Amino acid sequence: TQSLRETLKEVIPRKQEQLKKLKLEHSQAVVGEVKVEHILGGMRGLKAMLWEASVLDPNEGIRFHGLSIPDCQKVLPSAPGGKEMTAESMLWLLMTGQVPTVEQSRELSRELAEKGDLPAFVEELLDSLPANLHPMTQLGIGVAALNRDSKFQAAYEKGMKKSEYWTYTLEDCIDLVAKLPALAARIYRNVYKPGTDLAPIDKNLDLVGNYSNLLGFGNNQTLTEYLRLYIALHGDHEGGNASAHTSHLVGSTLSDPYLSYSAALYALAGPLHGLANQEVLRWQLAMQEEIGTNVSHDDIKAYLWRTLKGGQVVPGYGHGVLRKPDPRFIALQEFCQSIPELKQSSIIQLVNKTFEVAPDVLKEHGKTKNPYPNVDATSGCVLYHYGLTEFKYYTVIFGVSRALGAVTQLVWARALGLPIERPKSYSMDALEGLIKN
Ligand code: AMX
Repeated sequence: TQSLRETLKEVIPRKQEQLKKLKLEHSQAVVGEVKVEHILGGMRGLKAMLWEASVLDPNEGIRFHGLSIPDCQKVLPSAPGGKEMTAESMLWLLMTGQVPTVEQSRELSRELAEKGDLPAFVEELLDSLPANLHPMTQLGIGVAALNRDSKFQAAYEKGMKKSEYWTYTLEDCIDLVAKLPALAARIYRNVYKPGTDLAPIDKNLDLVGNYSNLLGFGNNQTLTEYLRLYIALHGDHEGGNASAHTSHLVGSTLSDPYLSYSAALYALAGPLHGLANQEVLRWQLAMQEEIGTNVSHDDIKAYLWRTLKGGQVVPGYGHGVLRKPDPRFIALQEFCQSIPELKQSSIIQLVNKTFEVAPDVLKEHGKTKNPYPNVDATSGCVLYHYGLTEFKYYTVIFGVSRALGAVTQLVWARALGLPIERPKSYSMDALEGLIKN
């Protein structure tokens, strides 16, 4: 059976050829135009990046190498005894464009488990951080510190060939993904369960199985399966979103994967991006407290209007690209509906009811281009239901997941020899000058 490295060695030359051909034959082809609205509007919709693993359609949602979320749920291998796709199956698909066999996916699980322990100095560093430092800040610190052992950086210092960049990048990326559960779980333990023991990494478990175990939820199979689905689904969302783009930008300077992904985590930590899942739960719980559990659609409508009239955004709704309900939201909702206990949960019912009302309210409000829920509208509620109630921690789970797509592109960017990013900027005066001419 072919390993991930062997598969990539086969796939990469084909992609390198494709890039060569694109450059040679189509360098001057026009695929869009740059308007002032792009420059003033956060570059929304501007076609300006190469990103191999996934493409986001405004109506259909994300496709990973052409596979939709339901496709992935059908074909990607699950963990022993489970049904949901594993993080390593998704990582394999993102990296290679191929669906791994069960054996390939299990082998990758084993390699990740074998590499999962943290260096002692990183453990000590994390243990020295104050418990009131946001868990996302801690995660970024931990990931950056792992770069002491960067194989890419060490080889770069020795003077490796450009053609070898991707191989060392890949080794760092695998090491990084492998260590994320121990890193993220140690932060959880330090902040919320000080003094308790952390389970050792089980070499026979998949990445998320170990993560769940380390968090202290290993006995809860439903939550573990939910985490598998959640982490696979959040793995990649094409390249322009703030965290993926940050990792790509920093990586383009040949900073190693640890520094690149650490930077990405701080983009994910913003309330308009990854922090939204923490905000959603805070907002839904405040709604529950204010109007009770047995709420009517009219109650929710009034609450939504209070949020909007207070000048706030409705967290979990809207998107920079999507124009329909997020298929990741749908997949997580379907998971909830398939488990009787979750179906009965008051917080999950409230999320559902909000979904029945919010799009019309947001349409009437008339500002957002997308009045539908994104994945964060529901992602925290299952965690909350099963006792993972510390919602400041939720973005960390997103951070464990988003690494899958970010590291994939780092490998591809080095394999394809992509240059340092350096778009052109203008002052308003200079822009006015451009418009006049
Ligand atoms: N509630 C209220 N107003 C909203 C809104 C929402 N959920 N979503 C967008 N708007 C407003 C914007 O603030 C903007 O107002 P302005 O003209 O006064 O500045 C206007 O609608 C137009 O925005 P847009 O083009 O529809 O969205 P965008 O591409 O600028 O921003 C996003 C996208 C996600 C930041 C925005 O929809 C938002 O703030 N949503 C709530 C936060 C959230 O759920 N973030 C998670 C996104 C997914 C993720 O990264 N995890």
